[in-house]
Amino acid sequence: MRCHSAVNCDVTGHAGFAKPRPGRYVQATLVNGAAAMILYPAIDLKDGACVRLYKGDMDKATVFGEDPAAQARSFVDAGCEWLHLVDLNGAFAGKPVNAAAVEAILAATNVHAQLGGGIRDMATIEAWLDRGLARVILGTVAVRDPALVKQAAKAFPGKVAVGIDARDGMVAVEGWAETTDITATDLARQFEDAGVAAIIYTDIDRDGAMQGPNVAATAALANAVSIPVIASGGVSSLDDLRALKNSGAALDGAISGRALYDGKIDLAEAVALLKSQ
Ligand code: AMZ
Repeated sequence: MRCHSAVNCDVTGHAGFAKPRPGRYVQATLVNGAAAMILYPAIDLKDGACVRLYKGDMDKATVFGEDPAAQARSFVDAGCEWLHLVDLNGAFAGKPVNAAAVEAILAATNVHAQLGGGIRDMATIEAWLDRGLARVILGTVAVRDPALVKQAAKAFPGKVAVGIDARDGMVAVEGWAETTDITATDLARQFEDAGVAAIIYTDIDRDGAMQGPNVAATAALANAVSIPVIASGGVSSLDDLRALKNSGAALDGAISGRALYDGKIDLAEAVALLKSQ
C-alpha cells in the first residue's frame, strides 16, 4: 500500500491524517497552489448491488451493477488509491447487512477502503478493521454516543472517521430518515482533539443530484475544525473537483459516485487532477 501525499503515514503505510491546524496548512499550501487531495470513488450497496440513490432516498435507487467486487476492481484498475463503501441497508437497519459484498470487495482489491453504514458499536468496528478495512465511518452513533466514537478513535488511531450528513446544515441520521437539531459544525467540534482520522461531510440535498457540491459549506466546516474533511455529495464534473480544490480550505479529498458511473467524470483524470499541486 502506498502512502498518499496529502496525508501523513504511519509505519504500517496507513494514512495517519495528522493535519496541521487549518491556518498554518492553508498558508503553507497557497504558496504553491492547492494541496493534493484524494479521490474516493463510491460504491453504495443496496441488496448486494451497486446503486446510487437520489438525495438518499432508497426508493430512488439506480442500479449500476450486480457485482460490487468487479466494480471495485475497475475503480482500482483506473488508478484510485482508496474506495468509499456504504452499506445502505445497514445504515437503515443499524447493523451490517451487505457484509458479504464488502468482504468480496476487500478480497478483490488491494487499496485502502473505508466503510460506513450500520457500524454502531465497538465489536462491529473491531470486526471490520480486523477484516482489512482501513477506516470505519461512524454516522448515527456520532450523534447518539459521541463517547464511543472518541473511545474508538483512541483505540484505533487513524482508522475512525465520522460521517456528518447534513440537510440544510442540520445533521441527519438513521439512513437520513431522521434530521436532528444539531448543526454539522457543532457535531464536528465535539471531535476536535479526539484523534478522528477524517470527517466525511455530505450535503444530502446535493447527493446524487449532479448539481455540484456545496463548496462553501464544506470549506466552512473544514476551516472550523482541524480534523481533515472529505467532501461528498453533488460532484458532477472535473470543474466541481477544481472548485473543491480551490475552495480556500485544505480538504483531504472528495467522494464521487454517480458521475463516475454515468461517465461524466473519468476516474483516472479525476485522480490526477486532485493529486496535482
Ligand atoms: O443515502 C443514504 N440514505 C445514507 C447514506 N449514504 N444513509 C446513510 N448513509 C451513509 C452515511 C455514512 O457513510 O453517509 O451511511 C453512513 C452512516 O451510517 P450509520 O449507520 O453510522 O448512520
